[in-house]
Amino acid sequence: METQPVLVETRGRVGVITLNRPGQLNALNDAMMDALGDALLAFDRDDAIGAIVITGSAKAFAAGADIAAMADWSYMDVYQSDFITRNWETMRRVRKPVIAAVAGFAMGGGCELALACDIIIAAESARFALPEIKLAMMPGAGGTQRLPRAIGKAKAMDMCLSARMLDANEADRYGLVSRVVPDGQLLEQTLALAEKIASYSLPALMVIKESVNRSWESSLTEGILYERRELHARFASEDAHEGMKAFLSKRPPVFEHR
Ligand code: CO8
Repeated sequence: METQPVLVETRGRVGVITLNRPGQLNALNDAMMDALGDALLAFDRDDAIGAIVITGSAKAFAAGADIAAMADWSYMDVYQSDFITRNWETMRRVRKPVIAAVAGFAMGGGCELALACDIIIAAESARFALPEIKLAMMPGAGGTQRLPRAIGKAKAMDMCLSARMLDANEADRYGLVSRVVPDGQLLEQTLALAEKIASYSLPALMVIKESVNRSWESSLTEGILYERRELHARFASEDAHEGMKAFLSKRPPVFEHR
């Protein structure tokens, strides 16, 4: 029987996607990226889901793009198939919060996949690197763009040019990850976070995600203007009125995700 490249399950309002090529340390090939994209879009469309978790195994979140698949490709192969853009960029279409739960290796494309998520939670075993230079390749799934935005140019250059690997605590200090948790508690703690996030008003979560992402892509003036317009639009939200009234009535809010 053929193994599924990703496993999909639902935990309450959280969609969980597990990368599943253990024999290849979850090396990311087209079948896996297609399946990941399909799973992400299905959860994004599902009204019962408020947040999404992507995880791997205890040994590897993902050890990079699949080197065996890429080794014989020509320029025309990757240009015509629109390699990376065709399926990796699906991540950018997801409007709900996506959390990467990383244990073990997050290398090359695996590190880039984590960087494309909204929050990264690292187990103590997590290791982050962009080692493409060792192959005379380069980070090509957003790594040269997202890493410097996440940790600054000096440290990003160091990682990209020397293949330096960060452990979980370094990644935490540099701002690459938002929290480090003990090995063995990664999924439990990530799910607790995801469930908490998913309990909030979904449209509010989506506009906050969109607004924070804007800060990466615009000037401060444009970003503030965008944020202000989104804030004004919050007053059209039933949940926002419910949230404020519930606070004033000293009762828990009941969000209808509208
Ligand atoms: N691709 C294909 N197979 C892989 C990959 C990979 N990236 N990583 C590991 N594997 C396979 C190994 O070949 C091995 O298979 P087999 O058992 O059949 O020999 C199996 O997984 C287990 O790996 P190891 O025996 O090497 O396990 P170790 O614990 O000794 O080492 C490492 C773990 C350090 C993670 C090591 O496997 C390694 O260095 N892997 C490659 C890491 C790497 O270079 N990643 C970057 C890949 S290139 C990339 O991601 C970007 C390309 C250009 C841009 C495109 C955007 C994605």
